[in-house]
Amino acid sequence: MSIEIPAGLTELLQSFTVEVLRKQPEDLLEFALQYFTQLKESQSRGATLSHGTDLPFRHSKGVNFAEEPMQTDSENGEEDDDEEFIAPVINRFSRRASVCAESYNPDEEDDDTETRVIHPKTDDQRNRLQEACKDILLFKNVDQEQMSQVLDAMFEKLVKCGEHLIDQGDDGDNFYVIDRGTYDICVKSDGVGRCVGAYDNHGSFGELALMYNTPRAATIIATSVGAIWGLDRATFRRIIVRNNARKRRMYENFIESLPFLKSLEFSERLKVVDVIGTKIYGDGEQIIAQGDGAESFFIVESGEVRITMKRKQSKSDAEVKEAVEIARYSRGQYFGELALVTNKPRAASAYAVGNVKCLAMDVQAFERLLGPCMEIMKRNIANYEEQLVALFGTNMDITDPSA
Ligand code: 1OR
Ligand code: 1OR
Repeated sequence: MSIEIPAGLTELLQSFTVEVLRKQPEDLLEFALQYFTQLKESQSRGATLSHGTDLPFRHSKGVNFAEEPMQTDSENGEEDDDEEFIAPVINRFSRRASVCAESYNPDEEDDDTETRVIHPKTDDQRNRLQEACKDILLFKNVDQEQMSQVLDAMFEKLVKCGEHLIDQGDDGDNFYVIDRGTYDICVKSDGVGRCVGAYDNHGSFGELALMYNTPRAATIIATSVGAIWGLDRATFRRIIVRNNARKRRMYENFIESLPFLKSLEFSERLKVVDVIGTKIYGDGEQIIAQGDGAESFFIVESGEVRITMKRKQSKSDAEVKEAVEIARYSRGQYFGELALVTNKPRAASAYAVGNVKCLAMDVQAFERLLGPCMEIMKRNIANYEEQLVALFGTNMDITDPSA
């Protein structure tokens, strides 16, 4: 006999579980009561996203897997009396991303159309552009000659506060890399718009419509003055999309073999390959620093990664913290998920042991693509809690780096 799981049950419980992990409430039942009451109320209040007008939703200060906090986050001092909380209506755990799984074959594209685009730049512009692009994961596997073509083709665009840089549903013209400024990511689904994340002075957006020939999957709105670097569609497809085809050939089997991604469909695993970038570290190099803000998720491709955590040695010795090795990871294992799931600072540090190659994914791609893998990751997070008690003898908050 098979029992049918009602649509939405898994997502609802996952969202609730993440909120519990984030907030660590003392009275679980009371918390559940408040959470679901407020969720229900907020859903009935859901507002509609309108292009070019004032946004009816709350601007989030970061992105996380959890639904927006049901109470204002007083521990971070983030209360904002003017902003009404609207509970999420978009299901961020949905198996389907808003982009369809349209296949693409860049090799079929017409090679004769390879006209090189060059936007002349001042030294200052070139330096700023190089700085902005140095951590862009989509550029990581591009060779030097092609990267210099990309840099030549990029153009600067100054941005006004409130400007829509991309509107959901439009055709894709450019890919953008952020030079400076803050930007909200807004997604409309079933007529209801929500702010689902934000960029803070770095990162990139606008790759999906160009990679998969789909309409824009989100609206991007500047929340400050700023500047971005654009890369035209033709150059993006000629260099980045073609490079992605090579990346798929390189990483398809590896990604296929990872147990924690097994909940993803084949096409979704390919999309993971499309957005990852290879990062290389020398012996002893720091990959993650405990207490830092989190931007990426990592999978070890080769070498070994050491995870260490600093804890107070004793209550009377509050200032002295000792770094203790708590884990080691090798090929096929992942780390750096905890801060992305809990939306808190990094709980531990990570260092390369010998030469290390990692595949990195940015927080937006992590949220967009890895929802279906959350069950497995959350089970591991629960294990961290157990290990924490075993190692330090007390149930401390693993996400509090000052503990
Ligand atoms: P694009 O060309 O579709 C909008 O234009 C861009 O917003 C998109 O490329 C991405 O670069 C960026 N879902 C879809 N697009 C997103 C998302 C996103 N985040 C950033 N973009 N999600 C938010 C994850 C924090 C999933 C929402 C359900
Ligand atoms: P992050 O984003 O917080 C540090 O950045 C990463 O170290 C973290 O995600 C995990 O991926 C990884 N407690 C917390 N984080 C851990 C732990 C851990 N182990 C690995 N990480 N514990 C050790 C369990 C064996 C419990 C604390 C003793």
